[in-house]
Amino acid sequence: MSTAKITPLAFSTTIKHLSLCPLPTRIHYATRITRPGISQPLARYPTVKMSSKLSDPLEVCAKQSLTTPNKLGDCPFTQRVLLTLEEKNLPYDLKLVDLKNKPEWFLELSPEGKVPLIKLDEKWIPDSDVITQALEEKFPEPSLVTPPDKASVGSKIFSTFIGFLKSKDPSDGTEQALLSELTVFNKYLEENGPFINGREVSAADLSLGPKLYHLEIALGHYKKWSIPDSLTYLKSYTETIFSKDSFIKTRALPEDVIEGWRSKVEG
Ligand SMILES: N[C@@H](CCC(=O)N[C@@H](CS)C(=O)NCC(=O)O)C(=O)O
Repeated sequence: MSTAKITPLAFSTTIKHLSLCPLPTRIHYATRITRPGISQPLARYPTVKMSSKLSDPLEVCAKQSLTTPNKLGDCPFTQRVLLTLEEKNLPYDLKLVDLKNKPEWFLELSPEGKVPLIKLDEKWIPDSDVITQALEEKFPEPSLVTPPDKASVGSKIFSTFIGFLKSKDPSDGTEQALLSELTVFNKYLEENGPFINGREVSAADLSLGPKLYHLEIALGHYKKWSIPDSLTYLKSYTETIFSKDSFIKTRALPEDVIEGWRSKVEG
């Protein structure tokens, strides 16, 4: 179980809604998770209090950095959930989970042992698809709904990225497949951008943005490959999402992204 201290520096570079109150009240250590039917302390875990419109911040389990203790890790699914919370201005407490050594309290909440996990209406919910949908229903303003006819735009990029990343045969077509998906997306943005839903950022961007971030870092590291400069609309889209304050605050360090993909690539 994690009892390590959270340093203000580590979190101030990752989280947008840190409150401006003095440090001792901003950082605290919860000693129990309260769930219906469970009254005993489950564990100590580090949390960070955010400034709040709601009286109670939402509790979110997120991946802890593999390289820097007590810092947010490299999970694009967690980043998607945090971006959604940021865009909706919802306060949250992060509970960082060491996925290499999953604590008992976490496995009780998440039998699958996966992050992200969020507590909504006293229930712990896994899976970024389900979580973002639930957040949209419970907190509809501001709306992040992507119109159904646009919801699948860019949705094949991540799987083709994984195919190319894992490929050991340079002529097996996986690079071409990725390039083709990126080119189609570039064209879409040229005609419909700057975001998937035109001028408004929406759920589809918050899902794709972290994946593009991982793609660039992982392929740069493992394949010495980068998105061609000719895909100007895609480049500008990535930069715009990267420069969104919330994304800067919730993305992982590049070395953590590389470390996160190491086992997938190196087997
Ligand atoms: N479909 C899930 C995927 C979540 C997922 O795979 N999370 C990874 C971290 S990025 C995880 O928790 N893996 C478990 C482990 O590493 O043991 C979602 O969208 O939330």
